[in-house]
Amino acid sequence: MKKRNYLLILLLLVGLTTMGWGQTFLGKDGGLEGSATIDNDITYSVPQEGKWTKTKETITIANETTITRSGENALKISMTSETMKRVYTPQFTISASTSKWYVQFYRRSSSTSDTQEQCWGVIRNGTEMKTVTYKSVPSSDTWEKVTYAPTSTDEATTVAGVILTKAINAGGDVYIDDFCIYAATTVDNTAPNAPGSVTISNITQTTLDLSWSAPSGGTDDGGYMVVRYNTTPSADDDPNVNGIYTVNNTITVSNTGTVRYIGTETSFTDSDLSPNTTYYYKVYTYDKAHNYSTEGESSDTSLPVELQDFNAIPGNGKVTLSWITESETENLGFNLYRSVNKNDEFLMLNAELIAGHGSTSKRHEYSYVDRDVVNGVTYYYKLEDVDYAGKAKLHDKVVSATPTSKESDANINQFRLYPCFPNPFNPETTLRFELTEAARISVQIYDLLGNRITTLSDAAFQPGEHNLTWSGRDHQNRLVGTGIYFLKISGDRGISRTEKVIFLR
Ligand SMILES: [Ca+2]
Ligand SMILES: [Ca+2]
Repeated sequence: MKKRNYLLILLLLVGLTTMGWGQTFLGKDGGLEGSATIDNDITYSVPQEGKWTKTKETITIANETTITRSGENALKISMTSETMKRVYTPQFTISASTSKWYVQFYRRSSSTSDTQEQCWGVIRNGTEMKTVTYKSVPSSDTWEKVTYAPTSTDEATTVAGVILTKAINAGGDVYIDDFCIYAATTVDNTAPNAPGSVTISNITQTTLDLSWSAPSGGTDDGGYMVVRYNTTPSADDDPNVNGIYTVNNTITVSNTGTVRYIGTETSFTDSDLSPNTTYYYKVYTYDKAHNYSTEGESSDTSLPVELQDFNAIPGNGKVTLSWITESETENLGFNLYRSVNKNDEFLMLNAELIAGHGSTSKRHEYSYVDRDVVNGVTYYYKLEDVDYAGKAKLHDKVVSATPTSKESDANINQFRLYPCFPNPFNPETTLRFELTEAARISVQIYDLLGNRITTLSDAAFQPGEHNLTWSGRDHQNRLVGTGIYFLKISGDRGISRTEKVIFLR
């Protein structure tokens, strides 16, 4: 139900967007990263859909994969003739009422003497609206940003960008990339705000979910872009200003990132991940002019692991550590620390991280056997969890155990458990146990799926016999359904038992 509401809201926003001022045209084809092709074989007198075209044979247009500004491709225009020629972007459709708009692109030449000079604009219904004078590329091997605001009251809806170019001296090559046309009354050099609270969830061996919230001020008729890194990205690892990308393009500044998502949704499932690998993500907002925000901040997950139980059970020449988690968030795994003095330094016990379950709302049980112990010595243990970002959290609880050759002494003699009676039961069943020493006893009740139903007891008990009664009600005093339930009994000095009961309604 929640999901449906969310989708409805999105549809409403999309509807508002297309009615609003902002429109962006050409899309990825303007960065040569879309489906459009480059047709150098035929000359055209008018722009064409789905391809970059030229008007005369004495000019060459080609796909360029070395000198590119953004993504993998750019357009290379080569000419030697001083006579003016035209290059058209793919033709696109606009609203009849569009009259104020901007042409924005980047050009580059390796020479300022043997090159081309150009003017540019749009062509609508056969009428060109273009810069008045030709302009040469001002410096070598540097991308120059150019913008132009044509004005048109023509109501024709088919339009294309146009570059008019002629040779300087012997002529040469000019490269074009990130060609964008957008409807606006003023040039847009203002990046939108960053998306909010970026979170990662549902991590599996090969997939994970990213989600974020829309920024204040919205996307300004753009969307969101997600970039993935295999190394920790630096602050300067960002997309080019006005860069036009497509999925799987790479962005290299200090580190190489891969574009994984471009669109208007506020969540994305990344796939094709390698197990046991750390990934880093940056999520940006971009606007109609492809201005990029700073990356969104990840929200802090302060409780990666909800620890329900942690026990040390003494044995003969060993101590078994066991713990239960109620939920885990981005949990890479656990470390155990040990000391022979509660107030001394605790040293890491395990050689390798004890693998966690990533992100899960299910209950999980873990155990680790410490065999590097001497009988009769008391050992103290602490548990730490480590999340996917490498952040470690040491849990407060300290447990202790004294291994002994008389294994049964430690566990059985101090604690005697009788089967629950009656079983099956309705309306109630009684758990009876005996203690030879005072102990804190916790009894948690779980259903078959591992959901915790209620806490029957978590208190200190004196030596002697005790009864605990469960009347088949959960922690909110609601009667549970017919089925199998588990009573997980744990306590001081390694007491750890589980009883199965059946409730019949
Ligand atoms: Ca490109
Ligand atoms: Ca803007």
